Amino acid sequence: MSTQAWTTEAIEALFELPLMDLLFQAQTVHRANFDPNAVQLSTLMSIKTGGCSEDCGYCSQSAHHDTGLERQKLADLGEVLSNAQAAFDAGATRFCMGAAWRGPKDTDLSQVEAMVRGVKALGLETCVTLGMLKPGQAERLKDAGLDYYNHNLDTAPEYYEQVVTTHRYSDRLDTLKQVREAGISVCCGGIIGMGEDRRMRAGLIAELANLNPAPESVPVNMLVPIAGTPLAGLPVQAQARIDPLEMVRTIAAARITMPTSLVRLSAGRQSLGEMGQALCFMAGANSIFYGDKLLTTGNPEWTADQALFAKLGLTPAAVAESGRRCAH
Ligand code: SAM
Ligand code: DTB
Ligand code: SF4
Repeated sequence: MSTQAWTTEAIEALFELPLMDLLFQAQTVHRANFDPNAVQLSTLMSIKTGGCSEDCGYCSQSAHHDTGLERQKLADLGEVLSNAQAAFDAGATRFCMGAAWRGPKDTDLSQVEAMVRGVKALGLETCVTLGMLKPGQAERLKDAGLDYYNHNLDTAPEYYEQVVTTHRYSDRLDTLKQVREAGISVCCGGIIGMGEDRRMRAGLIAELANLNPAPESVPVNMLVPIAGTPLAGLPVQAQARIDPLEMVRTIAAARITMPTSLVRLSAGRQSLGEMGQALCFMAGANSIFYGDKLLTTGNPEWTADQALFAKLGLTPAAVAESGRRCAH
């Protein structure tokens, strides 16, 4: 359990380091805690798509934005299990099921429990992201065998209401607390490139690192601008398709402040290209979403990732069940 409280200032100072110094520090921490050439693979599936009551400014699935996305009701168990089997066969070790809900209704949860049981029986780690939980729901998921719950803080607390107005940062923290108390591992990260400044990026990393314990998995997403969402309409200079090197710095800051967490290079890999991704791995990313689709947007093809791993000498690996690996 981490006991050190990170200040936003200290993390901002990491961002300000010369890039080579930052990368060296991140690599040193990474190598002390993980096999530096092993990358864990998670595959995503959208089990309920679109029509969400929340107004998250980046999201294709919000009913508040006209993104032209086709809504889909909760998937059948059979479809979920065949996708999970395909992910397993392709080398994924974790299967993450995402639903566009403010939070699950108790009746929905029964169906998700069956999915969790079925996916776990295939030999995969299970993860779901269902929005905010009500008391008792995390325990039900735990009993069904859920390993991870994804619930992102997304940005710094002071910027959150510029991005979302239908729920609060404190609601997100409350769900994370329930997940932790139920004994489920936490997957929690955020998005960069939403018009926030560097101090806010440092503030997000501070929030994550200080959750105490830090999340076992930390997905770092670059905004995928989606036509029809408020954030896709940011002024060009703010959006600026955030400099890929800022993604590298954010990953390095996550690695240094959360030394034993899996840091996932998440949305935005298509726009980073091979060189950008290589730098992210160098900065300490040791997990990716694997499969040609994220939830509603594209992701590199399996074959493209296999080719990249071969070029970089990376090995797909189950990085221990706890998400941790001993130093060697
Ligand atoms: N409804 C649930 C929730 O909000 O927690 C689960 C699904 S939500 C789509 C999961 C996460 O995906 C968000 O918290 C956000 O970090 C990420 N995400 C969604 N749209 C994105 C986009 N356009 N670009 C980058 N990340 C995005
Ligand atoms: C996370 O942090 N990123 C994933 C997962 N958790 C659920 C989702 C990325 C979504 C990107 C936009 C889309 O495909 O809709
Ligand atoms: Fe709904 Fe989640 Fe999208 Fe927000 S991020 S609109 S809660 S699906």
